[in-house]
Amino acid sequence: MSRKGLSRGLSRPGLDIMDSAGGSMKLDFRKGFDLKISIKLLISLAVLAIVAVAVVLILTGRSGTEEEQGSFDIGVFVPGVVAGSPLYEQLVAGAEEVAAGRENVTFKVIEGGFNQGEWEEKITSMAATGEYEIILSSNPSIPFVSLPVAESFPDQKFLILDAIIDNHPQMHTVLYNQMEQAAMVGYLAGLVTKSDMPGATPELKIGLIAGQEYDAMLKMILPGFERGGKDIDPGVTVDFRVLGNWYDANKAADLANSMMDAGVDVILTVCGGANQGVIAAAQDRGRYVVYMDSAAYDLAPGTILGCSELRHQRTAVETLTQAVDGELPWGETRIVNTADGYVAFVDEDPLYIESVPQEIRESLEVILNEIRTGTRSLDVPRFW
Ligand code: RBF
Repeated sequence: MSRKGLSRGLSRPGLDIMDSAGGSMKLDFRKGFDLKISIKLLISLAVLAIVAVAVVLILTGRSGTEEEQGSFDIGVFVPGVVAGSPLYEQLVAGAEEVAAGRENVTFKVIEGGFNQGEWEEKITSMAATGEYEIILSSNPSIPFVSLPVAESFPDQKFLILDAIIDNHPQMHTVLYNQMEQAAMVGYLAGLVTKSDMPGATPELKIGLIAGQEYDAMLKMILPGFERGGKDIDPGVTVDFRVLGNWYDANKAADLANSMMDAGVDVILTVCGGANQGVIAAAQDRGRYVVYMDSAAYDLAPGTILGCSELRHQRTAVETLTQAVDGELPWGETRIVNTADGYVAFVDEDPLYIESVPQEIRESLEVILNEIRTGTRSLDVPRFW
């Protein structure tokens, strides 16, 4: 109705019209108008109310799953396979522990396999789902493999342990002092190779078998192991061999045998699933193994003499918890060590006490205490 009509209707509301029988009837405009207005108003209000309720429901429904309840989904990318690699086993256990303790946290493990050329694509697929608040992974190559993925997916966050990269706003990395970790078993290897233990050869040769060559191996693990051996006796030498993969136990056994033929009596094995080949070869010949990453004495009692572990599960739990709580500083990196409690020589295990003569344990204890209190300095060199 026009304004004119409206004002007219105000002075004399209603209009006489003819009905179909020729009679006249009066239509009260104002009543009709009022009725229409109130129906319209009611309908509008009802629609508004429905829309408002729907909006509230959608919003609370969403924040219920994403923010208030804080649904937090962790994608664990394992660069290799979990079984047989102590750090990956601990990584997954860490994610599991956090998810078990928090109703809103889920985790999914994706094994990247041994073809390293496929890792970037697999991490890209994970980021592309948009499903994960963070991608959790572990090994020194992963920050660099993830760089192009981070660029393509600027909202994706990466928590990478056993790794280091400078100030990337989407990443948080934690590196272990593996100079200390490797030195602790290096000191033991030095003491054993000098000893008259039944498996010790006259040569002062110790050995290290690595899955592959990488910076952390060449700048921390090998130098740390060597430092330990040479601190015991400068005549100690390290026979360093590279397997070329993280799974071939037969080839690892061949390498170990070749080293033992050359007089090596203690071998540090760092080759993931292939470690078992080294352990079996040493066991066959009554020689010795020292081990990193987890306490594995029970794999071969009497053969595995010492283990220096990384508290990788603890690191995973702590950093994941911070991430879930929104308190993990992105763009930061941390180096943790023995004094901090993240690297440890496992000397309380009864199998260590049984396998290693008291004299050697006592000599080692003195050195371990210096490392534990930070008085023997084995600093991480800058290699990244
Ligand atoms: N360690 C393992 O135990 N299993 C593996 O499959 C494995 N893959 C690795 C792949 C790359 C590219 C790099 C750089 C390291 C890998 N490591 C692996 C070694 C691991 O990060 C760590 O250095 C050692 O476990 C010693 O702490």
